[in-house]
Amino acid sequence: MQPQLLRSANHLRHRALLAAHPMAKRLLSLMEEKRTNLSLACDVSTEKELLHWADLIGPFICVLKTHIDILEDFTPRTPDALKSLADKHNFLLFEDRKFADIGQTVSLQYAKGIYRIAEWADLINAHIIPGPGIIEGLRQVGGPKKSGLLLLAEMSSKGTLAKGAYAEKARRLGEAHSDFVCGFISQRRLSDQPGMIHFTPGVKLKKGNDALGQRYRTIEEVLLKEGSDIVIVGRDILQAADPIATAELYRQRAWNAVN
Ligand code: S5P
Repeated sequence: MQPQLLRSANHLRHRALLAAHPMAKRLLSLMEEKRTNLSLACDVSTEKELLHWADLIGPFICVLKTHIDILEDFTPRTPDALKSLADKHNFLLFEDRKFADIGQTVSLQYAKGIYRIAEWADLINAHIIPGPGIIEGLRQVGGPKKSGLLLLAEMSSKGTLAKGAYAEKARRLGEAHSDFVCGFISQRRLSDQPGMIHFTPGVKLKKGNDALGQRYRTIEEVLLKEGSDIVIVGRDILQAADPIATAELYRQRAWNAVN
């Protein structure tokens, strides 16, 4: 398959047909329908802010990425409110929990505790450091719900150990578990399987760094040069003078980069 064709709007439709994973099908179809490959990283600490941003930026995104444990006022009703905004604006919920323990423990962390992530998150992610047991543990809980797992293959931060041979291991593990794994968090395209969706964080309109090791590249670098599918953007939208206009600018630039 030619990489450029693989990423055009027609090919999103084609990939949705080819993808075996129901969540990959759903995401590829909604990207094509909404004409967006933008995900918002909504790192805020109150429910009010989270719901405000989900409603405001919802029309421009395919995926809302949460760190639910940052909320200071989480209640069991928070996921219901999030889910109704996801329905209203047609986006998926991705809880960026970065599971990293043995299978038995992650299955409990995913299903239980106060957040009950399995009940509301369409997508979750995990480090591969424990080996394939982590995928099995999460699959026991998320598989029957048709949720999807993204493997962290590469990270955006300076000095990361997740790169090179490690990323290649992640690709192989993901492809070998494609009934539950539907993509990667990576800095570039790793897999040519049509149902494997690549999410890339560390994106800003201008290249740069933050004060704590985050590294930023541009939309075009990530999507065109590196062949990723979705850009994850947080502070560049949340802290913009005009967040709606900035989100629409991101949506347009990211969509036009590959269409
Ligand atoms: O390698 C990574 C993986 C992730 S999921 N680097 C990241 O920055 N992330 C997440 O993306 C991080 O947890 C944060 O929620 C978001 C980036 O936010 P920003 O404000 O730097 O755009």
